[in-house]
Amino acid sequence: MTKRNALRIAAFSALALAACSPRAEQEPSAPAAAAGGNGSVAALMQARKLAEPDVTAALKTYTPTGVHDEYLMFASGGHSGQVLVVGLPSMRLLKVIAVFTPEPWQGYGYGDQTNALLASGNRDGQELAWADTHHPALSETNGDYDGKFLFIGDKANGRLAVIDLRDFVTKQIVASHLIESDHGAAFATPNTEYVIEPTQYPAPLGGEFAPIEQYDEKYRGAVLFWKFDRAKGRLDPAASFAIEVPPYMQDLADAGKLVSDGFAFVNSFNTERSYGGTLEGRPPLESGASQNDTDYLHVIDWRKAEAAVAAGKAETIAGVRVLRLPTAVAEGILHFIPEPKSPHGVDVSPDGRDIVVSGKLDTHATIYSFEKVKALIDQKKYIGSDPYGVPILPFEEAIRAQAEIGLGPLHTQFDDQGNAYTSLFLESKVAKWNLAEARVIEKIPAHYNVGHIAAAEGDTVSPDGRFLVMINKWALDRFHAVGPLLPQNMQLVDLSANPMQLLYDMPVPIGEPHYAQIIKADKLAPIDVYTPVGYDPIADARAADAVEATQERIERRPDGVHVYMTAVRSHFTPDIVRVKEGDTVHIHLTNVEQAKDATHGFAIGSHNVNVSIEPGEHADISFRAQRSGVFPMYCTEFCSALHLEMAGYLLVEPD
Ligand code: K7E
Ligand code: CUA
Repeated sequence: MTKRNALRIAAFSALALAACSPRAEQEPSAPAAAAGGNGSVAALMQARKLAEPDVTAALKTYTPTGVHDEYLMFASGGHSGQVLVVGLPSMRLLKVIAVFTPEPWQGYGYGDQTNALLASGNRDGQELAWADTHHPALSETNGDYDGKFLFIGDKANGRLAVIDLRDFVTKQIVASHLIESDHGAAFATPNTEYVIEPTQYPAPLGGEFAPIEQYDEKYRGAVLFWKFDRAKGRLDPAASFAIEVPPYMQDLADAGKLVSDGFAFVNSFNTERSYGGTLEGRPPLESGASQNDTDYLHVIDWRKAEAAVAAGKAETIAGVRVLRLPTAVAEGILHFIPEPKSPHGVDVSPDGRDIVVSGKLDTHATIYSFEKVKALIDQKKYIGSDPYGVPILPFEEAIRAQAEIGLGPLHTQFDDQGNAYTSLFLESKVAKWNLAEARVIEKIPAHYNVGHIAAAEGDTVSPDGRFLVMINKWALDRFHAVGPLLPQNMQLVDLSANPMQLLYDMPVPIGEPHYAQIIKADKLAPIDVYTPVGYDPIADARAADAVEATQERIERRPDGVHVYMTAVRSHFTPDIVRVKEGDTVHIHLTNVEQAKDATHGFAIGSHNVNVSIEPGEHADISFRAQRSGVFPMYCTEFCSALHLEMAGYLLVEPD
C-alpha cells in the first residue's frame, strides 16, 4: 500500500469511528441525510445505502475542488475520431482533443488552418468526416513516457495523427496510400525513432485493384515505420518506410525495449487467408479464419530494416519505400513464430525480456523469451517457412512459459511489482498474475466484456502500479437507460489494494475507447498562452497574416476582401465588415491578448464560420458571401462582463 492510500484509509477509519460513536447516532434524521444535508458519515452511508468499500472507494477517488489529479489518461475516442483526456483518480474528463473530425468548441474544422489539416487526411479527394481511433501512443525517451507528443491512428482509413502535448493540439495527419486500413493504432519505439502502424485488412498494396480470388497472390499487408522528427514535432514521410508482409490480418504491435530494443513484434490472425464469400458458397471470414490452431507472431528487426532501406534495397510503392517480402526474408528482417490461434494483444514486459501474447480463443497468456527468440534467429533454427518464404521459429523453443489465465484473454499490462494484468473478455474479469512464475494471483470482475486495460505508466520500462483502468464494451445495466445505444464504461481499479478494489465507473458516450495510456501528470508542461502573438498552432510559427493592434484594416484585392482583425476583451477591430454579394472574404484574426484564459470565439451565422482563438493565437477564415443580408458576428466564449457586447456586423450589400 502506498503512503498516500494508507493516509486516506487512516482518515477513513477516523471518520468511521466518529460515525459509530453514540453522539453520531443522534445526528440529523434520515430525510436530511437522504437529501444530502448535514448528515454524519454513518447517516449518509445509511441514507445512500453505502457499504464500507463504497466509502473507501469514494475516499480514494474524491478530489476536492482545486486539487489536481495525479495522472492523466489519454484514451482513444473510438468512432468520434478524437482523443479523451481524463484525470486519475477522479476520472474527470478534462479535454476532448479534436483529431480526425471537426470539433466545434475548438473551432477545429471551421477555419483555414484546421480545414487544411483535416483535408490533408482526405483520401483520393474524398472528404472523410469520421475516423475509428483505437490505440494512442505517448512519445517515449529511453522507454519512458516523456510527455511531449501523442500519436493516434484511424482504423477505417489507415491514417495516423500527431498531437503536441504543449498545447494539446493535433499538428499533423498522414495517410499513406500504400494500405487501406490499419488497426487504428500507433506504437512508439523506445526513443520515438519510429511510430509503427501495421495494416489490419490486406489489400493490394498501393490501392490497386485485384480480384478477391487472387487474394493469395496479390493481396498484402504492410508494417509501416513512420520516422518521427522530434525537433520538428512531425512525422517525416520521406524518411519513413514499410515492410511488406503476407496477407494475414496483422493486428497489434509492440516495440521491444531495453534488451529487445530494435525489434518490433506484430501479431496476426487469419493465416488461413480466408476472405469470406457468404453468398458465394464460402464460409464466413470468422469461421474460415479460425481453422488453424496457430497464427504467426511477426518478429521484425527494424534496425536491420532501416539499414536495408538506407542501402537502397527498398522499392517505392505509392510514394512509400517498401522492403518487399523476399528482401525482408533475405536480409533476416522478418521471422515468424507460431502463436495460439486468433491472438489479439502482444505486450512487451517492462524489462524487455518477455513478449506476452494472448489468443482470444485460447485460455493462456503465452510468454515468449526474447533471449530465446534471438538465439533461434542467430542460429537460423527454423521449422520451415510459410507460403511466402518467411522462416518460422519453433514455438516450444521460443517460449518461456504459458500462464493459464482464463477465457478470452486480450490485453496485458504491467506493474512495478513484477505482476502482469490481462483482460479476460469472455470471463469479464481482469487476471492479476505473477509474470516470473506465470501464476494467477487473483481476478477482479469487470462489469461486462472488458477489452483493453491500461495501467499507470503501464507500457514503459518502469510502470507505477497504483491504478488500472478497465475499458469495457457497452455499459449494459451500469447507468440509467438512455436508449438502445449504450455508452461504454471505463472502470478504475486500485492496484495497491489487496485484493484489487474497484473504485469508479465512468461512462463514455462518444465512441469506443479501445485503448488508453496513463502518464504521471507532472511529466506534462503545457503552455498557457501562445507566443509570439499571432501564432499559428498548426504551422507552429507566427502566421504570415498575423495582425498587430493598430494594424487592423480591410483591403480589397483580386482574390477577395481581406479583413485584418484583432480580438481583445471585449471587442473586435474592425467590428463592421462591408462586402458585396458574391465576394470571397478572408478574415485574418489575431487574439492579441497574453493573459491566461483570455480565449475568444469568433462566429458568423449562416456561413459556417466558427473559430476559437486562444491568447496569442491567429486564425485565418475564408468563406463566400453568397447572399446579401445583415449577419451578426460575435464572440462565442463568455470572456468578460461585456462578452455579449463583443459583437459586430457583416454587411453583404446586394450586387
Ligand atoms: Cu479494441 Cu486494441 Cu483496437 Cu483490443 S483493440 S479491445
Ligand atoms: Cu470574447 Cu466573448
